[in-house]
Amino acid sequence: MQTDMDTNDLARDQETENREWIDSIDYIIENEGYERAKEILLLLQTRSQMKGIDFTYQGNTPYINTIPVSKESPYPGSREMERKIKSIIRWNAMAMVVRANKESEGIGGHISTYASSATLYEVGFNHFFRGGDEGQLPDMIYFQGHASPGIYARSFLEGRLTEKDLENFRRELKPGGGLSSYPHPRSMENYWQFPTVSMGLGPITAIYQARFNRYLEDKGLIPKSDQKVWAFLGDGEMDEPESMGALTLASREELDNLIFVVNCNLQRLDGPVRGNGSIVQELESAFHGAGWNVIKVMHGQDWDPLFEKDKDGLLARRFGELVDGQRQRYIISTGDYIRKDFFGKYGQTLKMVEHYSDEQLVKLSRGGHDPLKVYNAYKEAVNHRGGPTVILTSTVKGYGLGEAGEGRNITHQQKKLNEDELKYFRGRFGIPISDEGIGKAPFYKPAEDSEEMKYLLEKRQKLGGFLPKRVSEKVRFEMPDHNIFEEFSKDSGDKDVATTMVLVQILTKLLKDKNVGKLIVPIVPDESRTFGMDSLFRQVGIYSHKGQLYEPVDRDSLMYYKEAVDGAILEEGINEAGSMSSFIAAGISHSTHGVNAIPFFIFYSMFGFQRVGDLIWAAGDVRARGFMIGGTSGRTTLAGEGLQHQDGNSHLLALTYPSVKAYDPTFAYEVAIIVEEGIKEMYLEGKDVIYYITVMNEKYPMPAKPPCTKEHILKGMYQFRYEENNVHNLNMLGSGAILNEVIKAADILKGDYDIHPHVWSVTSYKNLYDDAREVVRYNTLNTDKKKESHIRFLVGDQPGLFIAATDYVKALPLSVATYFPGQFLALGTDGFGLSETRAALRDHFEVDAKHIVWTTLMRLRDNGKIDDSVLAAARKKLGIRSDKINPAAV
Ligand SMILES: Cc1ncc(C[n+]2csc(CCOP(=O)(O)OP(=O)(O)O)c2C)c(N)n1
Ligand SMILES: [Mg+2]
Repeated sequence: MQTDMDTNDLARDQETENREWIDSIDYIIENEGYERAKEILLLLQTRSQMKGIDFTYQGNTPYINTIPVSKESPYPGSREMERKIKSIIRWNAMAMVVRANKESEGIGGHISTYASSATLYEVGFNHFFRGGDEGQLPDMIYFQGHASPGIYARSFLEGRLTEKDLENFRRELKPGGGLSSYPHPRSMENYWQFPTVSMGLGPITAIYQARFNRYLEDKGLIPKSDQKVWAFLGDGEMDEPESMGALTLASREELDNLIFVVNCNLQRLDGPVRGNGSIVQELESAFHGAGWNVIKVMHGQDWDPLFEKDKDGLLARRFGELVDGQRQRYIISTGDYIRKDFFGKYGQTLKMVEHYSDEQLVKLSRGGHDPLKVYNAYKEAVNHRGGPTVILTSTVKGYGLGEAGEGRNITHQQKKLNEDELKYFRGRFGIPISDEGIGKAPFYKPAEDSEEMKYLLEKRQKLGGFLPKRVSEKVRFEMPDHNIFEEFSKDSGDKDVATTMVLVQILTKLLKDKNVGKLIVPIVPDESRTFGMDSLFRQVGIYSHKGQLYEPVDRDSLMYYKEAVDGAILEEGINEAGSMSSFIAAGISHSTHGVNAIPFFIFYSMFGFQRVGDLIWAAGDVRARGFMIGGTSGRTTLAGEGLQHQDGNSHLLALTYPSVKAYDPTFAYEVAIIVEEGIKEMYLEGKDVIYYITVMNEKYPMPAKPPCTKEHILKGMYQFRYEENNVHNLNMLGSGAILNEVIKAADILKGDYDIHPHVWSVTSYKNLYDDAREVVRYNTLNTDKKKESHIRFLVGDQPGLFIAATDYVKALPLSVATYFPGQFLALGTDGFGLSETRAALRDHFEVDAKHIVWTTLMRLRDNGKIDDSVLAAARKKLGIRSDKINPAAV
């Protein structure tokens, strides 16, 4: 039986043994350097693994700072001065939110996010973020959305925003303008560069932005530079799949121009991010596994002497044992509790703090609040080569709020501070405001000639000017050769052509055009072959920073898979979110780099608005330009693929996106006119809109352009066929591939029933809707002046019968029904798709020619224009069943 004596002896032996090992490694580090020590450790690891010790990849390092004290550089600025400035910014950021909510209850805003990240930003502003005024390319900074009050507060000190601006936080409609809640380039086009507030979109778009910067460099469109992309992120935000979904792209592409700073305050909105775990350790191993350089900034300088004494590693072990819920608990705990609960677990750790007062224990700081630690992490990150860096910083949410919210679960939503709480905040940060009027949370700005102001401005001047800043200047542009588009005015003879082929032909020619060739950026999520774009692989190459390190299997073929440093295609793999992020990066390059890159993002239309709708919304906010090409579109036009693929939704979804122009063309000349106009509107005229064009894989002969005006095609509707004899004022509207069914139906009506409808091609319900909606609004607000909608311009005021057929849901044409004079009827594809042939699908969804004819006849009968007998005969002839399956039924 083992006695206490034996156990103690064993423990002592082990302790001695531990010491010996530690002393040995210390000796090697001190006398032979870090590299040698690493070599030996790796040798031991290999040896142990060979002997059977399990070295399964853990990806974690101890819960201590990655950068040891011995490797730190001294702080390059005045800590005291920077603390004063930061404190004032903290105060004004808090005051903005408190005041906004005093004036307008419920207007919102966030105090605690910036409170936890103030040091992270201030070290950046004072020592790292380059503004670009001195000819350098400016750094690109993704500010955490909810930290915006702090960024505004700094701009206020810098003299870029006025007191009025701050007062009008979240009141953008106030006279003189206000400040948007979060970073919205759409609202503040000369200020915010990147919209970040939809959690997860900041990280993924930042990664692709960093990659796109490389793409521009490799194509020689911008000079090679040391421009960095910084993304400031919340630890809660990292749970969004988009946040982590593209990490390996960044390491694969060796993006050492990318730095993530994750503010690990351990809390999100409701409470702890990982109460029972450790978000820092979890992120560390995920980022390590993805090949990132990980720098942990866990503890402030005041921990250094304690770790110095931690020869047995027990302090580090104690940190490693904790779960985040308990870490958070210490923020609101007394020194006595911390001593007992944290340090008290081991005799050695308790002994370390025996001469520390309780107050000192409470004050022991987290790394993200220590400028020296943050500075050193940033310094290492900007100098790191060969891959991206993530800095995981430990902070306190609501830092400085005290009882009002420091580390409390409610802190994210805290918007109101009472007088005592304001006084506490003032005292804690030494803000020179008197008791009088403090309850109103006045803003504070030091005198222009004060040392603080001079320091602050000097730092920014040295770093090349203020940030955030968005450039909205027009970039010179020359249109591509008009012949590229003009040739599609001719008919295709007896050749059947799909609109996808037309689009790809245009794209291929644009890529060779002398004016725009270099600017075209085709983006594909592994669908090039689907869309017949594989010939482009060879012609323009697939972009790869590394070129092509292998001989492709199809090297001997004409269309081989060619990767090249100056390749044009961004082949994103099966990744619509990543592709959309690339689209955004390319779509804003007119503003970010003064380069009119023209993205063509080509995807399965079902996996666009439906799948990555929020990124498209962000593309609108960020003022991106470019072409989104929804391929294989149309619920009944994409045969065979079935329920998940067949898109009858995207045009309806597009209706809600303000800056998207959506087109559903049928014919080659329509596609060509729309693309040319898109280039003109977005790049020559510099309008921040996106062109969404659906193209199909159904082949049919392309007619020559009828003598309609180009303007009508662009406005969304034009007369495709006029009939002199149209006694019923019957109008058939068709779009996409279904226009062909409509034309067939019109032919049947004419041939079999002596009914002569006009036929209209509706190229864009969205344009019709936007125009008519605005006209009605205008006419409602204005008493005398009246406008006419495009619809009314075309069809006049005489009541008629309008039958619209689409490959999308009926709600799409119905969105404009009310603007037509007379009766409007919609045929569309509501319901889940099915794996079937085109003909079967069109019958099933009742959008084929026979159903269009039948619907028309039925309505004419109801209107007393034709007899029951005609209808009865038609049912037989057309084969219309009344007991059909309802395609919309579930
Ligand atoms: C997609 C999305 N979902 C939810 C929200 C609402 N929301 C805003 S902030 C927040 C919590 C943020 O926590 P964290 O990322 O940890 O940031 P912290 O404020 O703690 O720095 C939530 C849920 C959002 N903005 N976006
Ligand atoms: Mg958080």
